[in-house]
Amino acid sequence: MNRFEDISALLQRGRPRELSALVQEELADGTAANDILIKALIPGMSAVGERFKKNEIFVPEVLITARAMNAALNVLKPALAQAGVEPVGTALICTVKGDLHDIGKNLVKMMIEGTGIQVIDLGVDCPPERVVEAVKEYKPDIVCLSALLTTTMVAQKETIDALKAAGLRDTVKIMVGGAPVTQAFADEIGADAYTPDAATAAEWARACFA
Ligand code: B1M
Repeated sequence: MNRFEDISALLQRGRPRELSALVQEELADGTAANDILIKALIPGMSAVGERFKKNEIFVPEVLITARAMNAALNVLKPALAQAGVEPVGTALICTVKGDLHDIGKNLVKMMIEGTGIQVIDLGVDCPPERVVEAVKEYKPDIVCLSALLTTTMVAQKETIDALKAAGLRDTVKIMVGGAPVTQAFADEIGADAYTPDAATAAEWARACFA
């Protein structure tokens, strides 16, 4: 087994300590953080998703894996981010109301931070009114809304509608994303952008300041 397969296997077995140590070792050996992410961690998470879908594993096992994934992402974070750069702007990010999935959101946050944008993270299950309050408080340039469930995509629309009602819609650019979200849905709900993955999300965010 190569190192990427070992990393993927430890992730799938939900071993945060051993996983973090191996990711650290791989970084120390000079492997790019992005390669570890794309070639080991994301495939590992996809394998977990497939087994979850087939009812081979259940929510507790997936939660354990998710914790391990977040531990590995924390090890990668400094390498994914650019150190010591003055923030070029501010973004707000959250997973919308009713939705507890945070791995993709955390990844998008890290990649955006890596472009020199300061990111304020409102966490998961974030109601529209909390986003409205945070836009008033932090005056961000960009609002990023993540949704992983077909049932919570509607909360992306509700959040945009709440910003409109508060007269704040035109003060920010809004990006939506998450596995079930599409460009057509983003257009329908009046978002400024849909991006399919964390790298494209970061590119779009950075381009807002070009
Ligand atoms: Co959940 N879950 N889950 N789950 N879970 C999915 C999403 C699901 C597809 C699994 C399946 O059936 N195959 C399914 C959704 C079906 C649907 O609606 N279409 C599902 C379900 C049904 C549920 C529950 C309802 C299960 C239950 O209780 N019966 C429940 C809902 C809880 C809730 O949110 N209210 C639930 C619970 C959970 C756990 C808590 C156990 C756990 C989450 C833990 C956590 O996040 N801390 C969990 C997990 C881990 C998953 C899977 C296995 C993995 C998700 C993940 O982290 N992927 C997932 C199956 C899968 O995706 N294969 C599944 C890795 C991550 C890097 O990818 O999040 O897609 P992703 O993010 C990507 C892109 O989407 C994009 O960039 C990221 C990286 O490139 N992106 C953005 C994400 N946000 C973005 C925002 C942007 C731009 C891009 O701009 C703002």
